Amino acid sequence: MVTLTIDRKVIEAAEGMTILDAARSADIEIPHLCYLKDLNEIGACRVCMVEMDGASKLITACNTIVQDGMVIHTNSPKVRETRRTNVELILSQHDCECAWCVRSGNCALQTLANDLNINTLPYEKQVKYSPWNRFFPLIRESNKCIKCMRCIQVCDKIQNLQVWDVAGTGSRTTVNVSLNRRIEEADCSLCGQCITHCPVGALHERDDTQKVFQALKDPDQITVVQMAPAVRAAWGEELGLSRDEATVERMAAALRAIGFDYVFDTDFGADLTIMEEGSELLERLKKGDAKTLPMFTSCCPGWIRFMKSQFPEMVSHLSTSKSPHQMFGAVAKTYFAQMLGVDASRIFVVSIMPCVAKKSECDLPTMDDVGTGKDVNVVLTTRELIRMLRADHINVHHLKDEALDSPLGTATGAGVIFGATGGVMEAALRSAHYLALHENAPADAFKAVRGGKGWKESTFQLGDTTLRTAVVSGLGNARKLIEALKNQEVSYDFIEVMACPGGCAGGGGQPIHDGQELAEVRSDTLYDLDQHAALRYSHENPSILKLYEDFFGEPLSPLAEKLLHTDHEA
Ligand code: HC0
Ligand code: SF4
Repeated sequence: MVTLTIDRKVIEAAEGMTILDAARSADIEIPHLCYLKDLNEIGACRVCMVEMDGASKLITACNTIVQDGMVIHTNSPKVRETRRTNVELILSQHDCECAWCVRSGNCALQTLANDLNINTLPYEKQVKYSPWNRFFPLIRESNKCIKCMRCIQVCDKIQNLQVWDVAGTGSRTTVNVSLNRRIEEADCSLCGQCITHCPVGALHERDDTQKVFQALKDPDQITVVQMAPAVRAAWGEELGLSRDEATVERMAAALRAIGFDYVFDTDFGADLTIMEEGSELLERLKKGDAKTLPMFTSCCPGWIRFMKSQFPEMVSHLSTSKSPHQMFGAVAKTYFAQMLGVDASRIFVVSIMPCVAKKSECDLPTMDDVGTGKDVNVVLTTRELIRMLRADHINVHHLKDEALDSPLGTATGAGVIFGATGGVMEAALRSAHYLALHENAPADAFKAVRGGKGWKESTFQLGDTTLRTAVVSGLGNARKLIEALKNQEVSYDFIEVMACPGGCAGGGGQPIHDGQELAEVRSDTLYDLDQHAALRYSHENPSILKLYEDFFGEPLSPLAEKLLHTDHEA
């Protein structure tokens, strides 16, 4: 331990700690902007400057290690003046158009400028605009970038994709797509992690809310909305609802208040995915073809984009099962349209997802198996849902819980846990056990696959078959796993990959809490819902059983292959 003084407080701090963390441990908050623990500790913004007795110049608190006897002042006149100047200089390169910025009210720079009581700028504005494809699902506003480098770091260190880099020199230094590429050429997975790690509004998803408002007012359209597993664990965060208040049933009431005709659940699609993917796994294991084993899950479009661009030779290992929300779209426009007795073209499917990549997934030409143009019409992120609720002035605090619609709103706990890393694997194992042995294992028998560790291995026995599984989240971990597989350092039968650290709970479309990672807390909510669910096995979902009885026949039937599977190489 070392002893130091910060703002006249004597503090004991662990060796190796930064001044910023030591101060925080004593409830002294040092303002900062670019800093992200373990990810971006480069002191680029110079906002966390502090004064140290005996030093000739100010030092950065985020990356200076504590030493015995240090005396630090976090609010001396010199610190205050320098911090203010540094923030003013940052503001002079930022467009400051808060009124129509998606991050207004949730922007670290706006908060800092307000806290420092900055109301005029003594510097000439030097805002740089560069063109961007506004149809791409990920949008960069160069005029808002403050060059904090967080996007570069998260993409390099966590996702290992190097989409972003520093460009230009001197006063023209900026951040842009690396290697002078356009974003469409950069092999971006669209995981959206750069968005959730951006402290300002320089990165955001394409806003598709107007397309949905348009459909809602069209009397010829029957609007069907589905919500992803992980959305239910996060939608209340920006609306002032506690975790207990932000129920899925209250979200159903909110979606009806917006005007949707039918409120359904992607968890239904997740249960359906398990039936198809579990059956597919058993078939592949029976065949034992090295071209398709180990089998990788295919529900995360960020991961699919990564696999296609980084390891195209491995694409045959992906499960052909579509992601749950795309299965849902195809079922809504066939089975459900038939139930209503309407033409598929009248069904408008909206998916509320914690995900940016799903905006591109629903646009793939292969995701039009019903022939209406798109099986899922629009994907909105959790953040866009919140924007729609705000635009309609819906006070969610006054809403009462409402049941979801039937039959595509009926789901099991196995479907709910899809939203956490390891959840798809656990749900699949619950049903693979039943499909292989015609009896259930206890629902928690496979919980060893849970947990936020980036790469987790487990082995299970399904009768005579030993199943070696791995679960990874974060694309850097996925790359390491594939390289280890290729070098024959590891060997598995079934692998779940989610692009976002912690899975969809930590998805790139979720509400943003600057500097905080909430994937684990949200996952706990999902596991809790599963624990208390009346049904916990996908193969026991009565609506899924009826769907097979009345429509598909059985998993992997020709109709199921047509509507529920895809060719990733097409
Ligand atoms: Fe996910 Fe999904 S669990 S990818 O993470 O499989 O987005 O939540 O909706 O489709 O169900 C995201 C979350 C989903 C899908 C499901 C899967
Ligand atoms: Fe989207 Fe989930 Fe994949 Fe992230 S982990 S890219 S949120 S599907």
